[in-house]
Amino acid sequence: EQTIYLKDYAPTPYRIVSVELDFKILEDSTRVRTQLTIEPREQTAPGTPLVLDGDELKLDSIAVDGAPLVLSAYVSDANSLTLMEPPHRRFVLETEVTLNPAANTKLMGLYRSSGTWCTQCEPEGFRRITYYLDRPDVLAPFKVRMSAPRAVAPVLLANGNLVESGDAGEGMHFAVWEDPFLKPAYLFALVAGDLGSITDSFTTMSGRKVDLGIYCTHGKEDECLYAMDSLKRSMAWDERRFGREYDLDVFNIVAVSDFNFGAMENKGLNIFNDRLVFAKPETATDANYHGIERVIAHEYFHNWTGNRITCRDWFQLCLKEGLTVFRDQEFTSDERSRPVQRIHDVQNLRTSQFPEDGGPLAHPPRPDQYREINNFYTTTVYEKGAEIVRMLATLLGEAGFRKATDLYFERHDGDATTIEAFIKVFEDSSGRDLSQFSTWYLQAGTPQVNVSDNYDAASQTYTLTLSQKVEPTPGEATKKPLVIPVRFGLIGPNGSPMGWSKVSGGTVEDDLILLDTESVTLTFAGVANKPVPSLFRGFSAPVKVTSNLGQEDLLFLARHDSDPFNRWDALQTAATTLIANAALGTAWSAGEVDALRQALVDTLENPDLDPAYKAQAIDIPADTVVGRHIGKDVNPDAVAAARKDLVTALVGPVAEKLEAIYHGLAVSGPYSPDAAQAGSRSLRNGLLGLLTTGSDRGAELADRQYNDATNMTERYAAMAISARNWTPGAPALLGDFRTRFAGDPLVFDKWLTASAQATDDGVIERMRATLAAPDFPRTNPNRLRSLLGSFAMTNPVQFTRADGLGFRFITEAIVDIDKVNPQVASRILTGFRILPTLEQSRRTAGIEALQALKDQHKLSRNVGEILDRILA
Ligand code: B3K
Ligand code: ZN
Repeated sequence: EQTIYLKDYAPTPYRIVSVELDFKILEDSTRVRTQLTIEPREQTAPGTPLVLDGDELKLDSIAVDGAPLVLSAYVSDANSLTLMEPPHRRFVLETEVTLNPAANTKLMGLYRSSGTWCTQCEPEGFRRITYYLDRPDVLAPFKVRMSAPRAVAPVLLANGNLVESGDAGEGMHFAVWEDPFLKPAYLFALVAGDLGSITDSFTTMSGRKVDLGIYCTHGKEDECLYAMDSLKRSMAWDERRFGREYDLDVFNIVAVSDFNFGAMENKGLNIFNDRLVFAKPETATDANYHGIERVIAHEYFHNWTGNRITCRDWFQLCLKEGLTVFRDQEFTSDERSRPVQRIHDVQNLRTSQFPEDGGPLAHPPRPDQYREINNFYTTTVYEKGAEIVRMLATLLGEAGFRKATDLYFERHDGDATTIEAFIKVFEDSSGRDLSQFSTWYLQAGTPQVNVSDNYDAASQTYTLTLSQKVEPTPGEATKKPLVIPVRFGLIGPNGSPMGWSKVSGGTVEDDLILLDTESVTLTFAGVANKPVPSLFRGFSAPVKVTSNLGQEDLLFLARHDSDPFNRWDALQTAATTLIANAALGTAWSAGEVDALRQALVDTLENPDLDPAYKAQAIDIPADTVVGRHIGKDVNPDAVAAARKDLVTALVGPVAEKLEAIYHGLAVSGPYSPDAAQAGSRSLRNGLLGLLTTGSDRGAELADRQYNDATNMTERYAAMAISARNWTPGAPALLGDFRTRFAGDPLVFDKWLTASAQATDDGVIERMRATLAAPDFPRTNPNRLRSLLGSFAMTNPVQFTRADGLGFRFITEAIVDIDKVNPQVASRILTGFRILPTLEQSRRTAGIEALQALKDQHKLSRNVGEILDRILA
């Protein structure tokens, strides 16, 4: 298998001046005629071959400037079409290929989803539509003509503006779309189908009216309204926060049911996985609404960060993804609650990115090699990428950051550029040297920051030592120190902030310590009492922290820190430590549990905190988070038991009180997905979870909540909590849910997820039966991920069983899925990255399952690469 290296990057010898595509879509095949106007670059020597990418294409004809090419003039193989000696001037290359979209189960290129023709081209799907220089640094204007049978495809959409449409005879009609903006092929899109739609409009800051449309299966129009509302809010926000105005006269979104990812930012024609568009209270949860808002915003924001300014090559993926995730996080923070959103994002980082960064699949946010680029659309590129941008924002301050992004848009509009160029913009606009900072992009692994402190009462000095270390990651034995911004404060014995007269020994700017060497010791003079340090406020850097703070200090912070993130984090750390220690054999003391309980109850009863925040505060860390904290030789059964024991000990004496709070939180009146209502529901569901895991009152409450539910948020939580704890009522609730919502595929996903999280010993057998049912939609990514992805990622007790049953269930499923859709297969396989953290017997069982997969089957490049990296 061939590895692609960043160091080998070179521009193409030929430029594509313009692209004209003509799609003739018929029921059983699609013919694509492509006219590429091409010219050599100045430095290209005459006779240099032109190598175009192609994947699973069948070439019907080829001509240059209208003259068919003789056989000796070109070579085509499985992955390319080479013109041996193209003209050394501008010329038009015309090719014709025939596609079979219905047979395209990889869902890359042109495919059919429930009858609709649609495309997915990022990163390398366009080469499955026509021969092309399929790489992001080749930018061209596209004109697309499409024709299709009017009866099956009354709607014909592509990028840009509609310039012509009409009848094409014999039941066919046509449309011509033109995109005036230069774009790379990965942003190409086309949709043809029988779709319903909702329309609206948005007037931009310069007064231009933009027509907005969301297209969907007939009958689902009402379920697109929240997405439309989110889109309009996103457009307004990007003008306010980043000065970015939309640039075309139309913006369309299409919802499809078969989609490998969440959504795609094609210029002027976003295509979405329908789970991120459709919402109504009876079938979508508050979390679904939240996700829709976020992803609609994310794809819209790509219009500037991704489309107007794109990536030079796929190693630079983080350039558009990290920045765009940062932008969508900021959007949600402004639209909802900033602290709640920050906690949410950090929780996500800790449960998915930290495990990636600390395991066999670790890679830098800007990798320098890959076998299969689809394997690099990772949480490291996206979420760690966003954290890096956030650190830049922290270092530069709000005004400085806006100045930098303004310069970025001004300097690079229309470019396919790099991380280096991005950093340079921040350097030029701020005058700061960011060369050491850029190591964040180039080095893998989560830094571990160790903190120790000391107070000397006699001299009233406080010393704080911070040191950083990154464990080796695959291919990187030694690590460089990073620039780590530490937002901090000192808290006095009465809980109020403490000042100092002078600080020495390192760089401190206002409330920011810059840790940019292996270790720094700061001495604060004039400190009247022994303080408790509050470090990494707002999670100012994506690091793990170990410190000499004990349970008492943590609970002090949980009460007194003025930083809401750190108050939450202190409770999390306190709980994680107790569970981890117990799982390793060191029991907690009664006093420790009493103190933690009191802190939780005080948080719950604090009238100044909103319910959404309280819900996060009482959320006892998941098994996977505790397992990560332990780090090696983990026994998930012991972790699960310790967690249950802790929750039981915490809940016991206050079960009645918790239940009363639970009842008091019932939301009356019509459902609204807004942050306030959603917050109350999430707190209520959090309490239900505690009561179910930690007392005998929960199971029945859950049954009742399920039956009385007036919306999916309540009903789903009741079922999922019952399944996870495998309560006596769980089988009945799962059974009811399945029949109650039979026929709704997105609700079926919820059932699959809840089923996969059951911790009883029957779970694998039940999943096998589900998967083997003749009507299970085995080509749909959402269904497969809901069942298998949820199991491998969130059910460590059963997935990592020492008898290997869980591992084999997944590897056997992967063999079949890989033949249909390698991207989905390799994504599910990444669940095995947990192996190095497990105790010996489980690790061995996991490795055996992987080895059997490798030895006994011919696998895709996608799966092969992940497999080799985990086994390495
Ligand atoms: N840019 C797309 C991702 C496409 C992934 C292809 N494997 C969605 C997004 O990040 O917005
Ligand atoms: Zn994105």
